[in-house]
Formats: sequence, C-alpha cells, structure tokens
Amino acid sequence: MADLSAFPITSRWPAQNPDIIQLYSLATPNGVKVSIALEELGLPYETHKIDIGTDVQKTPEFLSLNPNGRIPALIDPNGPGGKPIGLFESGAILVYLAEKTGKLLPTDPRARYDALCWLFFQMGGVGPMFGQFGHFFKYAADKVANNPYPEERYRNEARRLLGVLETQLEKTRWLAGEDYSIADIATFPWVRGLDIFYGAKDHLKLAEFPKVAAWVEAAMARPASEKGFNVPPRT
Ligand SMILES: N[C@@H](CCC(=O)N[C@@H](CS)C(=O)NCC(=O)O)C(=O)O
Repeated sequence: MADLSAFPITSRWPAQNPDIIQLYSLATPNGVKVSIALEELGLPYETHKIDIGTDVQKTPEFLSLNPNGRIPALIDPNGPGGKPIGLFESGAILVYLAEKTGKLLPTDPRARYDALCWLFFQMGGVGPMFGQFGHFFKYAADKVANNPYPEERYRNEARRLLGVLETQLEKTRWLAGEDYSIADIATFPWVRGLDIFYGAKDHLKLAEFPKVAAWVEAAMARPASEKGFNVPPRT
C-alpha cells in the first residue's frame, strides 16, 4: 500500500485507497477539467470535495499541496520513478496525465506543440477572462451596479476569445486538429459554463459562435464528459 504520509493534505482529507490517484476538487470549470481527463483515460481515482466557499483551500493542509490555495490539486501515488508526486494548476495536471498515459496529447512534436498552444491559450486567456466576466456579470453584479466598465471590459474580451475559438473551429474538428486532446478538455467546460453557470447565453450572444456551440456539444457527447462534469457530485 502506498504511503502518502509525506503529504500533510492527507491528514485532513484521508485517502481511503492510497494506491490510486487522489483528486482534491470541486465541480467548477477548472475542477472538472481534471475529472473529465481522468474519466477519459480510465484512471482510477478518489475524489475529495474541497468546498471553496468555506475557504478550506487556504488551510495549511491544502496549501501544502497547492501553495496557491486553489482547486484542482492531485496526488499520484505512482508518479515518476514509481514514487508519489503532488501536482497543482490544472494545465500542469492535464499535461502530466496525458504524458503518464500517452493519450490526449499527440506525440508528434508539431502536433504536440499545437495542442500545447491551445492549452495555454485556455490557461492564460479563456479561464481568467471568462472568470472575470462571470464575477462582474453574476457574482459581484451588485458591487458594480453603478459602473458598467468592468462587465463591459470582460464581456468584450470573452466575446473576442470566443471569436478566436470560432475561427479555429472553422478549420479543425477539435481545437488542435483531428484528435480530441487536453486542449479541448481544458476549454469546453469554460465555454459551457458561460451558459450553465453564468446564465449569459443571450447577454454574450453565444448564437454568433455556431462552431463553438457544435464543438461544446460534441465534447459533451463523450461519456467521460458527462461523468467528469459531476465530480465531485453537486449536492
Ligand atoms: N490557474 C488555476 C486556477 C484555479 C482556480 O482558480 N480555481 C478556483 C475554482 S474554479 C478556486 O479554487 N478558487 C478558490 C479561491 O480562489 O480561493 C488552475 O487552472 O488550476
């Protein structure tokens, strides 16, 4: 049985089965990236629900795994050299899982860099900008009721980014070409979230991005997506 006692997070969230991947997450657009990838890859894992509304992600035990105090984070008991490894930042976790299994990231160098470009486009653009949009449009709308600027700024940027995705998806089936990859997994939950989490479908005029809509639908049609989207269960 793997010994995870070197990871203080396991004292607060004990592993039932320390021989499988331990996922610390919540069913948010960043969290579900990892559960969707784990489901796609068929890797066994145990989920620990991190209720970020209670700031439990800022406790010393959680910070010991992710100094940035955010979900998702993960421990793989069977990391490089057969030793446990802890990881944070969803993009790094996705690359790790893809490289561990040899799936969801092309091995051909050019195709691999294409996929990494789109993955980092999500990490640096789509995630932070859509997140700020959601903040000002929905969660902090009352705080900016007299100032349209923040919502306008992030709405325009979100729509610009959707336009970049639309242009790419006019040319390719998936973001990085013919094969489904971690770039798609990183991105489509955020686009879906504009509607299902923020209720901004009409406000953002999402109908103007039909290729994006078809791509989200195709990604969601994969059995792993439906499962991964509800990890940990939203109850
Ligand atoms: N760049 C990070 C972003 C993670 C992130 O922002 N997670 C949010 C939930 S979607 C969170 O944990 N928020 C809690 C907080 O900020 O304290 C990643 O991709 O892993």
